Amino acid sequence: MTDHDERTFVMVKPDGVQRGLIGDIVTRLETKGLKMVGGKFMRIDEELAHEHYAEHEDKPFFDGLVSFITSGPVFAMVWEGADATRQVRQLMGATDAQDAAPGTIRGDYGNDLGHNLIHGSDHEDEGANEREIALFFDDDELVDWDRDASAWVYEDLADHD
Ligand code: IDP
Ligand code: MG
Repeated sequence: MTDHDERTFVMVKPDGVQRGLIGDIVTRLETKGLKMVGGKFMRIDEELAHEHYAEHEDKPFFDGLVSFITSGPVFAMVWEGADATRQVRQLMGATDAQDAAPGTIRGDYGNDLGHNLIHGSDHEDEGANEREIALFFDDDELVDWDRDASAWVYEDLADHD
């Protein structure tokens, strides 16, 4: 039986919010069959930005990254589904939107390395999804619910023989 309850952290970055792309980005994840279990429209402060991007602290682009991510509101989310972390990364596309394949979120909407619209937990960094979820959400902000469509997304949940 496939595990359908992997959770991952996703965020529409300030450029995506300013460009009115929250809805389109949410739609991409919903139509893939993933299930939203948390969402928060918020402004990231300096301290949270430093924690969230701690792995990039020593990179030359770090200060610019912090100033970008705190420059306007973001839409932070938690999504659930089979292989959710890697599935979201595939939908996002390559980090540099100029290299991201058409059909991906960054490939279709972006044209820049820094302004690349969406963050998703790194599936190659063990536990990054859980760490990032805990950084942005309290347990009681996450909603357990059954998505009826899941039975039509995952064959092993179906009623038919
Ligand atoms: P990811 O968002 O695809 O996981 P990371 O390597 O984790 O990519 O980098 C985090 C974010 O930092 C990227 O999404 C991008 O906005 C920004 N970034 C990464 N590399 C550079 C760079 O070389 N110059 C400027 N910004 C960068
Ligand atoms: Mg990353």
